[in-house]
Amino acid sequence: AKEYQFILTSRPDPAVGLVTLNRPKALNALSSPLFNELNEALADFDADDSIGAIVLTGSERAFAAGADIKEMKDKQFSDAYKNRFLENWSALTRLRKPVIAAVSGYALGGGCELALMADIILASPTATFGQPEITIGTIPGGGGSQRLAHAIGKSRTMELVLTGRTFSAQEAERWGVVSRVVGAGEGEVVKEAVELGRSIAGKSQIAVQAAKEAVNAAFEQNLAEGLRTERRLFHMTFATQDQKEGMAAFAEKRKPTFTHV
Ligand code: CO8
Repeated sequence: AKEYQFILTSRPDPAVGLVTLNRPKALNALSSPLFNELNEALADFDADDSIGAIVLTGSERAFAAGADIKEMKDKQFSDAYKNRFLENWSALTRLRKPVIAAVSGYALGGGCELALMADIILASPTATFGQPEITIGTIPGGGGSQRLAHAIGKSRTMELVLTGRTFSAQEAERWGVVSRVVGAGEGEVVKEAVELGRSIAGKSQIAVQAAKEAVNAAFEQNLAEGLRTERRLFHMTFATQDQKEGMAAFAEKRKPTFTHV
């Protein structure tokens, strides 16, 4: 495994890659160097055929308390614009493998946006989400205003983004921002996320990637286009051995062995 300064990588299961944000003194504030490391680790897992799902987490106290305010505070418009500040921070949304965010503690600003970029979010009861940028004279820059609006509607998003108030794990679950809140035990949310990753990794990787692409089409395309995308991807699966194996195994009352081809 590579040595990183601001993240840790491991494989809690042979088929699941885990990235842990590790800048404890700054509550995992997202700096450019941290993001460069994160993108590199995610790309490595994405390219590894033996990995079927990726889990992204922080610490018990903070998933991430936002973009690094100290790094940003003196930034000029010309520099931000010309150098496309934050543009490569959304690389994770272009991965093929599913990404599960396991959120404990603060997920604020860019931290909330980072979680929203994942495919699935699991939260521990301590998770605190929010887009507090308005309280420091700016606005969300990593997709918060858009992804939250898609997830929870206009009125709630406006209230959150215009006041900066945080929302709890329970609210996030009620509103459908997270798929579920797990038990309170230490490390529970990561354990559950890895278990979920293991379950996904046991499926055909091609089918999983096609399914992810189809669901994402619902957020990127209109209904007619999305339905067409889904139908084409569905038809495509009939060109794979995994579909033949999956359906043969069902007919023969046995477990399928997927080879990801
Ligand atoms: N940036 C830099 N340092 C931070 C950040 C941050 N976002 N958050 C916390 N820290 C540092 C603190 O400065 C402190 O450092 P030090 O010990 O050197 O003073 C240390 O972490 C511990 O923090 P606190 O002492 O403040 O801990 P508390 O428990 O008192 O408070 C809070 C915790 C409530 C989380 C508080 O730290 C806080 O409000 N943090 C800032 C939250 C925020 O405003 N986040 C939004 C930032 S703007 C943003 O994210 C823009 C998004 C850009 C797009 C990103 C795309 C992915």
